Amino acid sequence: MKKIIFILLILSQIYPYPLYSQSTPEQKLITVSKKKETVEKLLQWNADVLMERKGKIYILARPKDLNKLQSNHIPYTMEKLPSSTPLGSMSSQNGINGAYHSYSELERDLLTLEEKHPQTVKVFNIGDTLEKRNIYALKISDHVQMDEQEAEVIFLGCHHAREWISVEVPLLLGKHLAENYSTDPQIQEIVNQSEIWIVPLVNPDGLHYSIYFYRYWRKNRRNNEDGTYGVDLNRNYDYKWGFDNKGSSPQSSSNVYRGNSPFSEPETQSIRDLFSIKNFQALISYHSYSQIILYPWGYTTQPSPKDEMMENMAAQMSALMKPVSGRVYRYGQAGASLYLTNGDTTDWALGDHNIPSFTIELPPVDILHGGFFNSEEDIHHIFRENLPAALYLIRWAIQEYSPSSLPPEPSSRNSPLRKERK
Ligand code: 0X9
Ligand code: ZN
Repeated sequence: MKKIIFILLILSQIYPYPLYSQSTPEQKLITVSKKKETVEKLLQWNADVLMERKGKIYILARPKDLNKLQSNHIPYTMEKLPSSTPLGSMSSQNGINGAYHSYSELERDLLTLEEKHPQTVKVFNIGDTLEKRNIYALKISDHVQMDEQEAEVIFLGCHHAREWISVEVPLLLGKHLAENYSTDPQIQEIVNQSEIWIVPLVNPDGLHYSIYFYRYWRKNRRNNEDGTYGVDLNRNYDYKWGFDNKGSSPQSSSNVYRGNSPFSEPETQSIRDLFSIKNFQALISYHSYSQIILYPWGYTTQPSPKDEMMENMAAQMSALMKPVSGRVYRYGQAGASLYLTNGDTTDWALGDHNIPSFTIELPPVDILHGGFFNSEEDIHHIFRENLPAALYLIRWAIQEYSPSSLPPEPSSRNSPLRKERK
């Protein structure tokens, strides 16, 4: 029984779809009763299992799933979808993605921010995607044109295309730091003593596809040359890559396909290359949803050597976040709290670079509260409650920083960072 629950947990987290009316017309929300044989069959069919609740398994079923259930004599019940949809509240003047940023809207905002704050903001193109989009990094620091000996922290967003809120939080963090630098002494203090790097959109091709073609797209847009598309960027990093087939999949059609080799994808390569010329001391990678702060390891349930330290840091972040809007972010070791993953960003940051690294799964807490669909009005609240955690991490890095304890930073003359843009 435990095994079934574990499998369901894996499925419900890997294939989380919201229960609102964002299903395509031919997809139906159904439930089947929870039985070991049924679960095994669903796994074989690659069905989109949403979650398990009160002995029922919720599935977003395609016509072929219904046919298979019928031919296998598995009874199912049609469930009613809630009629209200958070997407319905998207403002029409901002396009189909409302207040959320598309690739070009993000590009525009980053360049505007740089133009307005040339002393503290610099935009870099750290790599090109398969569809020839730029992967942008925002550097925020005093004397931003210079490479100073300072603490360095990195914030990443949107490895997963459908997690739109994960672009907004790091982008708003960058804006907040830049726009308040001259008036807020506390911001000034941390920006003066650190280099803050923000890559708000690691997966531009995937986001484009999610906005214009298929809202639930998760992976990048790699043509796998077998009729399938996409590699899960959060399974493509080179630490315990492909450790087992539970934490990632060797099958190209899977939503957690790890790619044909570690760092096979330009998006993960660009993060790897940025790390090769910077001495980052801490990392946050934003995802959604679950409202939880996770730290490595993800590939095993065994604790890492920095487990206690990261637990403590996560606890502090969570405590700082709660008073902002009352929302509680749980925290815990990734592999033990959610499900196993291998080749993810944070395992690599800890395993290869030995730095504390966190996945923050932004709200909502579960699928019944909207899943990937946060209302536009909520963007700002979610950013506001995440701000103290981000500032905490920057302060932590400043306190820890001691140039002598770090390997020398490679000369920026050899830097692969490219300033030119298409
Ligand atoms: O599966 C992932 O890559 C992340 N969750 S998401 O729903 N945003 O796709 C979680 C990564 C954290 N690692 C583990 N839970 N092991
Ligand atoms: Zn994610």
